[in-house]
Amino acid sequence: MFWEPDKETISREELEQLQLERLESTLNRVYMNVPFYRRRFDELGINIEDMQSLDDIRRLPFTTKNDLRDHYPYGMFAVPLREVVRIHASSGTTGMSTVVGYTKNDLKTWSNLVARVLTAGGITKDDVIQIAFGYGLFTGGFGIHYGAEKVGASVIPISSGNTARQIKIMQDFKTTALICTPSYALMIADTIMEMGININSLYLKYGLFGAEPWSEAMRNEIQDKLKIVATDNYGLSEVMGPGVAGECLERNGLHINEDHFLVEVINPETLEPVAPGETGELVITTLTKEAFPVIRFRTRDLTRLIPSSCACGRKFMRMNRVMGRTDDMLIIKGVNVFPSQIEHVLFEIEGTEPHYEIIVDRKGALDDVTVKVEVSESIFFDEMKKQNELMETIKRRLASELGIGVNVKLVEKKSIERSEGKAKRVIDLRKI
Ligand code: DLL
Repeated sequence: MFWEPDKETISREELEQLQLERLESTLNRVYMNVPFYRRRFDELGINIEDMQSLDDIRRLPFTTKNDLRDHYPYGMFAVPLREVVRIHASSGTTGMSTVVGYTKNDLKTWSNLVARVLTAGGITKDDVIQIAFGYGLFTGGFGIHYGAEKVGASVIPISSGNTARQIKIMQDFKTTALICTPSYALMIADTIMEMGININSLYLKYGLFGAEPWSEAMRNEIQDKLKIVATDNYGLSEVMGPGVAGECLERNGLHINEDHFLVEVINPETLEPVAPGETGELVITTLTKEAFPVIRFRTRDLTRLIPSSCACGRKFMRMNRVMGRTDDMLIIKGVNVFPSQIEHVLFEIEGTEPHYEIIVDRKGALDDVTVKVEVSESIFFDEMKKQNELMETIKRRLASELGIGVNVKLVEKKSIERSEGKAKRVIDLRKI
């Protein structure tokens, strides 16, 4: 099922022509209306009239989160506030938040792109969708909401939190699709089990999850527990919110809405493009945004492009699931480690629960890492010998996956805080 079949199956040649035209008009827009970009382009002697091909984009400077923060709140807007009809902001966990705006047209585009992602994930007008993303400055709730209404589904704007109520609504309103973060989906699934509700008595068919990294093992766990088909979708507020990319039912990479976003993958150190299909940092240029266009925005998200074609028939390039952010990467004894790699190992070991926390501390000059993992009740109260065996197994598997040794601590079920939004997996004591 496609939302816009003609657009989603456009040929590469036509797409590139469209991207180039849209890039030119975006560059004109930012040059005319955003002093930051005009100054930058002038300093570098860039004449935007000279853009002959999509590759010429490499001559343009990158835009970083810091550039956006420096222009808090409205300095990067390309239209007067009078034309802005919606304002959102990123959570700003790592400093000042970034404020983003949308014109009426931007909202139309946004809901349309979210409708594509939802349709690719199996949603139709016959679905009853429970949106358990936070509604507010976060783009998740409202972003998905208008796309779901556009598809014509019945939308339950429940927002996140109050898990027992989520489940009651799910039962009473006959919810067929759940939309939230993967960690919240897992918490809902566990609560359903604890309440003794038979999952087959629910009506759930699909789950569309995003806004944080999750592993294939976690997908399997959620699919099994909720008896649904779960797809991954990606976006970020600086670029739009949800709707940038989403998986189809093949569940093998996320189709990027390339007619609206031009993507590059770069080596975050050299800033040069990586070889096709290699992992690097995703860089995005918006092609149609009016209020808040971004040029070569460094997302900090690590992924790789999948150049082969997809069985679903969509022609848009896929990206692999985002493995993590460059700023979440831990460097342990000189080795780069992502929380998602640790998650992958933990999910595969019998006796562990899918809840974990990674605590990073510094001992002398070295980073010291402890993985806290919940274990099932029977093991926790079991004899020491069994506990030790499990701990050794986890240590061994982590060492072989990561290439370095970490400490492991088994903790009782439910002792790690649950998340109703984006899970916080890493506790960094080094900064305190
Ligand atoms: O999380 C937008 C969103 C809402 C996407 C709902 C999907 C669904 P921000 O709060 O600005 O926006 O956070 C963006 O979250 O740069 C990634 O690091 C991470 N992220 C988002 N989606 C995924 C995903 C929204 N599917 C930041 N997999 C991004 C991994 C993701 N990480």
